[in-house]
Amino acid sequence: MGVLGIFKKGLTKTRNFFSESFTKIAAGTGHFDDDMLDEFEETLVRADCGLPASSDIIDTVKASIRKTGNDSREAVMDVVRKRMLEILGDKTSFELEEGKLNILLMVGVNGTGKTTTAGKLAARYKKAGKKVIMAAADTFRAAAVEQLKSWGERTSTAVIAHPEGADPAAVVYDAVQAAKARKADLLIVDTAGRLHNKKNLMDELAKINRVINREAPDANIHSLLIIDATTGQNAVLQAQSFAEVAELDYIGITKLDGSAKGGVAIAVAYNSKLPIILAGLGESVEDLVDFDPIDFVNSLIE
Ligand SMILES: Nc1nc2c(ncn2[C@@H]2O[C@H](COP(=O)(O)OP(=O)(O)O)[C@@H](O)[C@H]2O)c(=O)[nH]1
Ligand SMILES: [Mg+2]
Repeated sequence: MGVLGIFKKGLTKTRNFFSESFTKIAAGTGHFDDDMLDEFEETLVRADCGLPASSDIIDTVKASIRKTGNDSREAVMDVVRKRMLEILGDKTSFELEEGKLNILLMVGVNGTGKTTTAGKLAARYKKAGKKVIMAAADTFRAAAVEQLKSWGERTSTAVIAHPEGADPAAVVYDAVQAAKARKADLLIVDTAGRLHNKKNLMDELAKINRVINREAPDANIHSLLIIDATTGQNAVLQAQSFAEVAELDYIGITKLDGSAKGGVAIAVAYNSKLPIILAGLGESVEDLVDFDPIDFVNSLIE
């Protein structure tokens, strides 16, 4: 199965929700009136596209109908598809810079899939022949360190870890030294996501960043916020909160497979203006694909 196939399979629940709802609207006449557009907006909200993005999409449809007089299903769907693509932006990906240490900082609330995505990414870059190291900077729970180590074993990736309760910045310090000594291409830093204590989290991430900037000033450094699609609008709030405590470059959305809330990608892109670069579509190592806005929209609206 190609990437598009995997993507479509992962988004089955969301697509079914969309198409069941969409086909009911304007099915009889093939044209949209104001009531149907309201219903359409409600469907977008129920698929977790968020109220601001959903209103924006429907306002765009209304403006287009006013301008062209075309309220056919086909024309409306076309406008919806185009507006969604504008909201999601161009396809973006995290590219390794050759001959440099690349560092990817995984951030996000506990349980969203940071460690799993770190493991999947390690596998991806190992497969591409890159030297990868992972840092277990979620020292808050012993299980978190063990989980990353187990991904390290599964993907034959070195994991730098300290005992539970250690200073995460000290782990990162050791990991950067190891990455430099071994001339690694990529260092993936797994962090803890205690968002309920914003001050602590901010301090912790700031300290990690200071260590990275001091010890690897020439590195290509990016941060990746992981959000869990099944949490719907909560994911939007998480993105907002993390943007307040850390500089974010990219977003990865996990668990798109298990949820009918795939529309959350639209909501998060609309609110955060950050590019979504990865989609998690399952728990196994191969269940990670690059997020392609065109594939995504085509998977939702057939
Ligand atoms: N179905 C599904 N489960 C996932 C995905 N990504 C992570 N998980 C599961 O979500 C749970 C939490 O993931 P974990 O990586 O430990 O989250 P962390 O606390 O952010 O590090 C684990 O049971 C993972 O197997 C995904 O894309 N799809
Ligand atoms: Mg974790």
